[in-house]
This record gives sequence, C-alpha cells and structure tokens, in this order.
Amino acid sequence: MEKQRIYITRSLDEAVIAPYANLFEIRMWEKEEEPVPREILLEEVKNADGLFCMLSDKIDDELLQHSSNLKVVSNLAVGYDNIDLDAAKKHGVIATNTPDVLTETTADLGFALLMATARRIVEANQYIKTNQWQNWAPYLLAGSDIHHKTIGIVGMGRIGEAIARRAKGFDMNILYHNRSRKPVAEKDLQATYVSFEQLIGEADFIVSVVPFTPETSKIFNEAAFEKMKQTAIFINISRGATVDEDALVEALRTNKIKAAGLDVFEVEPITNEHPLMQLDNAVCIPHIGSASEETRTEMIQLCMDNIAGVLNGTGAKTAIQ
Ligand code: 8YV
Repeated sequence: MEKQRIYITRSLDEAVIAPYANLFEIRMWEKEEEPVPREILLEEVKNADGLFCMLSDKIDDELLQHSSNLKVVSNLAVGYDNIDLDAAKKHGVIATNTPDVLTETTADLGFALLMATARRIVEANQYIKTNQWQNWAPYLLAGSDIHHKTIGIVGMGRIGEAIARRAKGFDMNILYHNRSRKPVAEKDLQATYVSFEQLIGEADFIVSVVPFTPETSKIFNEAAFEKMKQTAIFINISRGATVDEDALVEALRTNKIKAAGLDVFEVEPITNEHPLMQLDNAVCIPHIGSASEETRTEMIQLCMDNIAGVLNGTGAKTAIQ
C-alpha cells in the first residue's frame, strides 16, 4: 500500500522525524529559518495527506482548495490565528495545535521578559560591555521593583495561570481579565477578576497573554496606554496585533508608560528600522516564548503525533475544533 504523505513547512531535526519516516512519506521545506514560499506550499499541498505548518504559513481557503487529500493541518504553536478554521471545517480538514507542552516554558519567558525590562538587564549588559562602567552611582541603572507590586494578566488561560503562579512566588498582587472567571486562579492564587479598564489603570505590570481574535485586535491602543500608570511596564507575549504599535511607540517615547518588553510584533520579523528599536525603554526579542530545546522538541513530536493520529484513524491528541 502506498504511504500517506506529510509535508513539513520547515527543515526539522531528522532525529525527531525519524520514528515517523517508516510510516509516512515525509517531505520537508529545506530551510530552517525561511518560510516556504507560498507558490511552493500551494504545489506541495496538492498531494499531501497531512500538513505540518507554523505561524508564518497562512492556512486559508485558497490553500485548502489546492489540496484534494489533505486531512489534517498541524500547527507548531498553541495560537492558531494563521488558520482559517471555518475554511478547514468546510474542506473537512482537522486543525490541531500544541497546547500544554509549551505552557511553563512560555510563562518562564514572559517572566524573564518582565524581569529584564523592570531591572533594565539589557541596558546594563550593554553598559558594561561598551566600557561605560567607570564609577558607581546610587541610581546607576536603577529599575523598578517587582516583588509586592501589582501584576495585571490579560488572558487567564493556561499560560496566564502559569504566569500568575510565578507572580505569587514574588509576593505580587494579581489582577486578571478574561472572557470567563477562573475560580481556581482566584482560590489558589488569590487572583482578582477585574474589568480590562480597571486592570490597565491599576497594574504596575500589564502582561498580555490573550489570543489574537477580531475582539482583541489592538486592544492595547492609545486610550489604553493613556489609562496606564506612568510607571507601568507593558509585557506582550501573545500576538503583536493585539497592540497598536504606533500608540505604544508614542507612549514609550513620551514616557506615558515606563517601559515595554515585547516578544511579538505586528509584522514579524520586525526590522531594526522600526521606531521601537530606537527606544531604550523597549526590550525586544524575536518571538521566542516557547523556544527552549526541550519544549520545541515536545511541540514537534506533538505535531507529528497529531498528524499520525488523524492519518491512522486513532484521532488527533490536540484538535482545535
Ligand atoms: C510558537 C507561539 O511556537 O505557540 C504559539 O502560539 O506563538 C509560539 O509558541 C512560535 O510562534 C512558532 O510557531
């Protein structure tokens, strides 16, 4: 019997893929750091039974129309704003993502970004390496305290809760806003549910972990930054499109808020010409929330398991719909 075909849109470690290579015919885009060009993807998907994709691949009606055998699209991310779920449903294609395996790693990074931004770690590193440390001064690179401050978590899903657990360890007061109340976070972590407006007005650290949807598009806009404290620090580990970047640049430039730590941007990759890159009070990193070696390996395995499950009839482990 002919093997079913899987197309993978990035070059991945052969060792992780090897266990599946006996069962399926696997083709892979050859580059690790460049997305597969759209025309090649449209061609490849024609014969694929399973597609292993990532955020840089747009899975829409046009692409799904090109496929006659496709049964599953497996996204290497927990977020799936790159996939048109209605189109997938229409074409009878199961969409899967990678929840749970990346929760703690992404929360670690969120907290690392918060700490780096509050305590000016990146500036301090630059300062010492460019030989500026000639003297000690009482307020040299003085940042903001983290312990006992108020953190406001926007989006209290799995990652939001994992951030709240870390915040509790720092004796922080925890506010959250979410579509629905989270009794466990309220009981176990003493997180207080508040409106979005109250959260952005009262929190010292505002952390966005909210998925990107039409409702969350640019929720962090001029009006939102206006309501924040002048000492507020904004952290975004969700999606860049939840933020009006022009408004954020303005708020940082005019010190309406103190600083921002950003793992995600409206257009990725962002270039060093972007005004955010000129600001000392913006710590910017290239969408590495879940990028630990251990977690990326688990994510890739889960993606492969999801495809294998659908293709061999046992079902996906983590289907989105
Ligand atoms: C992805 C992410 O791993 O899971 C998500 O939603 O944003 C990251 O963890 C990364 O974008 C690669 O697709």
